[in-house]
Amino acid sequence: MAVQRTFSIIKPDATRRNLTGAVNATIEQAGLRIVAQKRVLMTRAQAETFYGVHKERPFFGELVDQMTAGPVVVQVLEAEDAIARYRAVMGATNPEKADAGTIRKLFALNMGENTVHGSDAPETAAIEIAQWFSENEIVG
Ligand code: 3AN
Repeated sequence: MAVQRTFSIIKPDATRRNLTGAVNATIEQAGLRIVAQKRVLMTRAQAETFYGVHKERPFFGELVDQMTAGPVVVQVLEAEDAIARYRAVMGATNPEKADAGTIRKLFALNMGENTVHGSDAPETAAIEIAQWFSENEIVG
């Protein structure tokens, strides 16, 4: 498997509880390299664009509220098989169903405030990375 990039967000529930470093430590222990990172306050328009695939879902408004409630840390992670590797260390969307040792089991509060986002496929990773980073901001 070739080296791959994925897009990550450390969500407002985590920045509010000062968990950026703890989440990053878990990411790095899983063998993922943080090759770009910045802390931003998402606008509603940015959050609506980012989660556009979910706009018909009943939780969409709540999701946008939560993603704009405080700062997030947007990141590009690099590793062999980075997308699957990061989703494994993130754990299940519902933290009650997440495996021991995963970020969501360790830190998430509920389905919405679940600490991290990670891309689910190479195509979405490329779109998500391009929404937040230019190529010269990513240094592997
Ligand atoms: P994942 O982030 O695990 O890939 P998705 O893509 O199904 O999960 O959902 C995107 C985000 O929408 C989740 N991270 C979570 O914040 C929120 N979400 C998903 N399902 C629910 C739900 N049933 N209730 C509230 N929020 C949800």
